[in-house]
Amino acid sequence: MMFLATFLIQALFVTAALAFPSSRLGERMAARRARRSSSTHQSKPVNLIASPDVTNTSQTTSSASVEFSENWAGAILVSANQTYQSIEGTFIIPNIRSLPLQIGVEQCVSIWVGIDGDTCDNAIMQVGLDLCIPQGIEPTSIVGESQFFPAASVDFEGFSFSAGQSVTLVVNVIGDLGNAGTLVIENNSSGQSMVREVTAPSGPNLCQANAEWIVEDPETCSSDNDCSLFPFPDFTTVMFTSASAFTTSGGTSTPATAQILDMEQNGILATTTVSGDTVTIEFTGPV
Ligand SMILES: *[C@@H]1O[C@H](CO)[C@@H](O)[C@H](O)[C@H]1NC(C)=O
Ligand SMILES: *[C@@H]1O[C@H](CO)[C@@H](O)[C@H](O)[C@H]1NC(C)=O
Ligand SMILES: *[C@@H]1O[C@H](CO)[C@@H](O)[C@H](O)[C@H]1NC(C)=O
Ligand SMILES: CC(=O)N[C@H]1CO[C@H](CO)[C@@H](O)[C@@H]1O
Repeated sequence: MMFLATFLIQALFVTAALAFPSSRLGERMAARRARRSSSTHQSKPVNLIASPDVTNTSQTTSSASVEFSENWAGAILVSANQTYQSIEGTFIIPNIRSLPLQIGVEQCVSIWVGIDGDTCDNAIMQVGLDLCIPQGIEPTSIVGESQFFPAASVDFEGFSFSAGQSVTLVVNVIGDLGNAGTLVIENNSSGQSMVREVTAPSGPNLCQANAEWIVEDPETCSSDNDCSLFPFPDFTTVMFTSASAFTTSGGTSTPATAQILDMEQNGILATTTVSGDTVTIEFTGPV
């Protein structure tokens, strides 16, 4: 209901936006490209919250073992070092909406799969999509990106995704040093893949102790390296299907045994449920 109402309000503003002279639209798009090329959409390790500010408990996952984070929601497999070799998952790109309607305020959500960033928080290798509403109203920009934290994230240039499309994400560690990998975004409609080989930035290698399916509130950093989380938008439910992680010893794990993580941030909640090889992450508040 909330979602529909927001959409209707937004539709009015979209109409208004389209009435702007096209040069204004051009300026906005140019500004967005400039911001993106300075790589200011970053994933970072999970930031856990000991005492979440949850007033409506029916909005949270009904599991005693759920953990809360300010920036991640999803499912994380946690094991010893050198356990995970690769991870994959397929999802349908959701719609996002400004919440509340904040014209001129960029809002972003990242959807990705990756290795490390939880119990091993000195490195993360991940691939996924950044969904942003650069001006707080449509158009939404949906861009493929990858990151080997602590290095900056890098966009896949020249591909534009749309809500409703199915994509498959794959992260595969190459070798046994935890310092290289292959990252894939497969367009499930066309069968085409974007593939990127990455190596660790100078700094720690992967531990290969975590494998995760995540919806993240990414961080933006100014040129003087002052960083903060983006305002977080409402999103239609993200469901990772065919979610599997493969171990260095040749085994397969599903999220069924994963640690569940809900996001809590100034009363905004995203909650996670897991069933078999499916991870479902839902925006649950405020309502
Ligand atoms: C608590 O959350 C549930 C699920 O989103 C909702 O149906 C219910 O109305 C909420 N209750 C209050 C008091 O906000
Ligand atoms: C994915 O494939 C569909 C169907 O061929 C195409 O319309 C769409 O533009 C593709 N998306 C990307 C990001 O390449
Ligand atoms: C896992 O690997 C990291 C990085 O190599 C290391 O700092 C950490 O001590 C290891 N943890 C265990 C439990 O061996
Ligand atoms: C055409 C294509 O890429 N299809 C893939 C879509 O996603 C499923 C996983 O759910 C893959 O098994 C298909 O190969």
